Amino acid sequence: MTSTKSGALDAYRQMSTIRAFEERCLELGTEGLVSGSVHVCCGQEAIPVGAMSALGERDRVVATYRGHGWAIACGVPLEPLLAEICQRAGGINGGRGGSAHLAAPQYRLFGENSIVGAGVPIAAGLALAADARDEDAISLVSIGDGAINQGATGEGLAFAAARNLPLVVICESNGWSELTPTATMMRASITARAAGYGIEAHEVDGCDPAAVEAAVAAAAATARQGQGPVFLECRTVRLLGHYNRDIEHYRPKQDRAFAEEQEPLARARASSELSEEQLDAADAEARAAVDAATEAVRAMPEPDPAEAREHLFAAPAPDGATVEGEEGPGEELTYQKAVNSALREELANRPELLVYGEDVGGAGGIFGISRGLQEEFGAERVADTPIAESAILGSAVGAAMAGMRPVVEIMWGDFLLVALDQLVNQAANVRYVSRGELQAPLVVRTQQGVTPGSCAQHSQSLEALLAHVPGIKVGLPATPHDAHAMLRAAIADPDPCLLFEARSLYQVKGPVDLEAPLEPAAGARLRRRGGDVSIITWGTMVAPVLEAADRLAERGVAATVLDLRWLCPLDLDAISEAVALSGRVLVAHEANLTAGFGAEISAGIHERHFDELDSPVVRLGAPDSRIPAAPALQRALIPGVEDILRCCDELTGATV
Ligand SMILES: Cc1ncc(C[n+]2csc(CCOP(=O)(O)OP(=O)(O)O)c2C)c(N)n1
Ligand SMILES: [Mg+2]
Repeated sequence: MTSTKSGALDAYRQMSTIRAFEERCLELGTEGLVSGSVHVCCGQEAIPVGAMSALGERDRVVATYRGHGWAIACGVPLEPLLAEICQRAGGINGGRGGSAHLAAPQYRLFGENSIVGAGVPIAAGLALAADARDEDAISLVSIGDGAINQGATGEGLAFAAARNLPLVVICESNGWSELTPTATMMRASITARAAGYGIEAHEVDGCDPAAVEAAVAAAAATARQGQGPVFLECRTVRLLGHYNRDIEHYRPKQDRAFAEEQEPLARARASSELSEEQLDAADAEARAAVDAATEAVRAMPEPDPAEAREHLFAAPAPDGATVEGEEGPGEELTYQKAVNSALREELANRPELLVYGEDVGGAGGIFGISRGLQEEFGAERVADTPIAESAILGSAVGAAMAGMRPVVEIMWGDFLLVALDQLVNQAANVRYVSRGELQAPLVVRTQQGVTPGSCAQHSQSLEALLAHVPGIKVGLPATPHDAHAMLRAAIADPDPCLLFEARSLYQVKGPVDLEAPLEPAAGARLRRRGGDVSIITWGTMVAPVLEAADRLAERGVAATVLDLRWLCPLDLDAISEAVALSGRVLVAHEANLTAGFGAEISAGIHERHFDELDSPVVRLGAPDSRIPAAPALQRALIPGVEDILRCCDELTGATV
């Protein structure tokens, strides 16, 4: 307890250690031992020290990017911590995270975040996991005052408030939003804004570790009782610049003077609670510990470049994952029912599975995908959310990191765009930058594509955008059977998976083998073999391609049809086989052509199979246009059977 004398001395010792550590980071930055920027927390030490003395062993922390102090207060040893900041092999994350992405879950630290505000939804997800398992654990997230203006912060608070999650949000209110005074960017007070979510919000003296400890202890108790979240604005000071090379030309002298007076070490010296000797001895002890860590780090090698590609995924894609032939036999189900059935099976078999999204719970989803599931499995496991895509995706990252399997629905693929950060900067990075200390096995289901009358913001085909991002698996089930099998595969996979379903296929029926063995989240389906032309496709274009193949067969032209199913991982063996079968390749997709995934397939074939080609690869996709609502205009843009036939004729030299 920091409120007792021995507690106060211990708190001072920890704060002094953080200060000495931060000053050393700055020196090592000047020396060149740290590459890039470092953001130190000098002046803010009382917040992590006070907060962590109020938390228990099972609680979890997500820190601001200015988070070295949080790592130290969580108990991460100085040597591997400093090594990480110096990007050395012996760093806690092998030099992959560096100063801004420290992660040490064994010490309760579930990562810093250098996207301001992004940690709030993630911490809400950690709290969701704790709540789902009745763990009696809370999660705590620290953000800056500038992060209050971020959408992710608001969405995370709304999400946590809607579910009464055991979350404590700490705002390290140092008055600065990078180089701009925060007060000039806000009209309402920070606590008033937080209180607007209907949650407890308090101002705390953030330069006094005992005050912080008391506030966090009370907040944690509220959160543990299921009355969370609680927001604490810890008023503090930024003693130094925003980052190590900040010359602070914008900062008034009196602001610096105020910070020097208020910072917690100066405050401890100004008070008579601890003697000068005690404080000096604590400072000396702190410096000695930091010196010892520094010597060890200086002797450490840089990470081995041979390991630079490791830890993107849990394991490489398995060999031999290609599936052969059309599906069947099986139960005749619509695509929609097939997804529903996979969710039901997985909810029944995996207690760690959570299904949530907008309208997903009570109403069963706007497309009826989750109908009946809440009745069967309860509102804790099949849940509605606020209309807050960053919170949906970010909480899935947090819940997955804490051992749950979230399957979240983003109602329309186009809505991924308002929350891409949580997929691209967060989910995709978790395993790699932590060097496998953390993982985020979540599944995002969404649907995309054009249907008659669908408007410009509800029609795009976005698979290439996401398949471009290393660290996320991307699949597009084209049939009811694959909608079932690929969803089960994604749920079993240890990495983030994104499934683009197709709204236009939801009512399409087909055989679903409900007893099929679990597949890996990989593997194309070689639907037809034919020696005259090979069509590589996926998603909504599979059906028209098969129809075109039938029409070609009537004319004596034998077509290979390869349905890629997964764009990441890409089934290169299946592509090789498709090329070898005919030497004439068409790649067809609904998305527009420029930088579409067809460009990737075509380039790869030219690079790897140039000698096997009889003619250059042909690509078919929508022209580079926006999507109109009028069906007549849509038909003019979206490729169909006739376009596929025309391309095949071009390739085979046929005249029609
Ligand atoms: C989403 C996002 N926008 C902008 C930035 C650039 N940036 C890095 S730190 C920072 C200031 C954040 O201010 P605050 O949240 O108050 O944290 P502090 O630096 O004061 O600790 C900004 C704008 C970022 N990292 N992320
Ligand atoms: Mg700030």
